[in-house]
This record gives sequence, C-alpha cells and structure tokens, in this order.
Amino acid sequence: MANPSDLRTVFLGVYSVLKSDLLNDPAFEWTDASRQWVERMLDYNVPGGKLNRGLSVVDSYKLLKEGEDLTEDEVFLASALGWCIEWLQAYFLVLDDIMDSSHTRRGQPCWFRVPKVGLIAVNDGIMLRNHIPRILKKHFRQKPYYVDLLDLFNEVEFQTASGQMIDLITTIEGEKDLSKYSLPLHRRIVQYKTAYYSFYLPVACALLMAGENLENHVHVKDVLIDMGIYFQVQDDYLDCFGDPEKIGKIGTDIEDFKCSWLVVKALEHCNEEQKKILFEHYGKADPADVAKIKALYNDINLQGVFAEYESKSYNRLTRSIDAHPSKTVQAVLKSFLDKIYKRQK
Ligand code: GPP
Ligand code: MG
Ligand code: MG
Ligand code: MG
Repeated sequence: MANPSDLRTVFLGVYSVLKSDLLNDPAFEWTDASRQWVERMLDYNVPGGKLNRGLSVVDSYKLLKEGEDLTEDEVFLASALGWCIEWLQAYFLVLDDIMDSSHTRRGQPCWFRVPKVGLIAVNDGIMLRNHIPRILKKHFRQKPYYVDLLDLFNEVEFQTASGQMIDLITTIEGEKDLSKYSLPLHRRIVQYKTAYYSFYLPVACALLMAGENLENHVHVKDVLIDMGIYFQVQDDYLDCFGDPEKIGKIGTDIEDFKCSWLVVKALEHCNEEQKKILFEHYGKADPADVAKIKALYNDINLQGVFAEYESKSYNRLTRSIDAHPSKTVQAVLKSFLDKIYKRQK
C-alpha cells in the first residue's frame, strides 16, 4: 500500500462494504424500493468529493504509527472512521444546500434539485446522519475507545450545527445593518461551522484509534482549528473568485447575504461611495446586483488582500506546527497544511 492512489482504491473498497452493511441493516424490513433509494442517495452524495477528510484519518493514523506497517484490519478500521466523516459531511452538505438555496455541488445538481427528490432530501440528510452510529456500532462496539468515538462525533456535530445556526441567523442582523459584519463575528461562525468537523475530527479519530487521550492534545486541536478557519476563508474566497468547474459548485454567498470573509474585508477597505454600493446591492438575487458587488471586490483588489492573508496564515501555521514537541505530530499537521495551501478547489 505504498502509493496514494492505492490508498484511494482501498478506501473506496471500504465504502462498498459499509454501504452493503447499511443496505442489509437487520433493524429494518427492507423492500427493493427502499434499498434502491438509499443506494442511489448514498452513491450520489457520499463518495463524490475530494475525500480529503476521510483519507486523512488513514494518513494520520499511519503517521502516528511511525512507519510500522498497518494490518489489514487497522486499514479497514481507519478507513471506516474516515468514511464516517465523509457521511457526516454528506449529511451537512445535503442540508446546507437546501438552506443556502444552492444549485450545484461536486459538479452535479444539489441532491434536493434532483427530480422526485425535493424535500425528501431532508429525510435523506437524517438517514445519512443515522448511518454514522450504525457503522460505529457494527465495527467499533468492542473497542475500548468506542464511547469516546461516539462522544467525539456528538460533540463535533453539535458544534457544527451551532456554527450553521449563527451562519444563518447572522444574515438577519446583516440585512438590518451590513456594517455589523466584522472579522470576530466571521471567525466565530467559521470556527464552529467548519473547523471542528473538517480538521479536528479526522485527527481526533486517528488519535483515539491509536489509544491516545484527546485531553493530552490541546495544542494539536488549537492548530487544527486555526487551520480550519483559514480553510473556510479560502471557501469564502472561492465562492466568488473560484472556477465553478474546479470547485464543483456555483457560489451563492453574495445572494444569500452571508457574513463572508470577502464582505467583511470589503467593508474594511472601501471608501464612502463604495460603501453605498455595497449596502445597496449586497444580498440580492438579481445577477445585475451580484455583478456590481463583484466589480467592487475587483476595484478594491480583494484578490490581493486575500493573497496576503493566505501567505500570512501559512507562515503563522507553520510556526505553530514547528513549535510542537513531537516530530510525528508535526508531520500529521504539516500534511494537512500542504494539502490546502493555495488550493483551487
Ligand atoms: C460550510 O458552509 C458549512 C457546512 C457545510 C456545515 C453545514 C452544517 C449543517 C449542520 C447543515 P458553506 O455553506 O460555505 O459551504 P459550501 O460553500 O460548500 O456550500
Ligand atoms: Mg453552502
Ligand atoms: Mg452554508
Ligand atoms: Mg461556502
């Protein structure tokens, strides 16, 4: 299992095993129609992303084992945990796309936009969420860290839902007064809605599997949360400046009145006249309004502002990683940072 494409193949093989477990879950009386629905829903929503979060559980676990060869069982279990995070992500995205009125995801229509799906997607999100404890029960019930795993997923889900809540309710305030949007407000939203599940969770899963106590890894957590914030700033940036072909989705942050990093920075950098444009055209669905906002973002060179933020973040994160006493942990964190630095998708 030396090269990464092999790892991906093995990882995808584990997806098939987990899916087949779920489609034969003895707690339900399956019919052909229900089995077909779940299979199509899973194939549409779970494996089609970059798989970064899932694969990084296996990568991190390998690094923590310091070059020891992993047994087949260990690879399977680390992959299964990785897939639990991919399931969590699928659950969040199916529902987030409804809440954000998005159109495309991973290069295809959002699940709720698929004919005959509509708001059944809400229940599909609930199904995806329920699959996680079913996978954990089947494969981890006998492990000494089983309770800690369940607790970890519960904590992180709560933090993410809370972040999503403030992402959504902040727009109510913003619509009343756009100047309320600020960097600390943005930071709070993205820390909770993205950083815990995308960055802390994969490493925490690997640490638990390696028999570690999470309370002994507070510094690792802090670095990962900081990295997750940087990652969501990139997401906000790509929402406007990314290539939809590469990111697989069409941005909606301007239309949705989101407290995006871009609008916060725009408020900081614009003059009184530009501020008027921002107040008048932000948060409107009409493409002409959106175009005015994008033109303003260009006028104040938000791309340059972002480039500076990106290199500063990279340097700060590198310094925090280098400050960690363990070379192994440094390697885990460094591999995360290298995967996302200057990402285009
Ligand atoms: C990303 O925000 C945040 C999430 C996907 C968490 C959703 C949480 C729920 C409890 C549903 P985003 O809307 O910027 O992501 P994207 O740009 O991918 O739509
Ligand atoms: Mg969204
Ligand atoms: Mg959202
Ligand atoms: Mg986004």
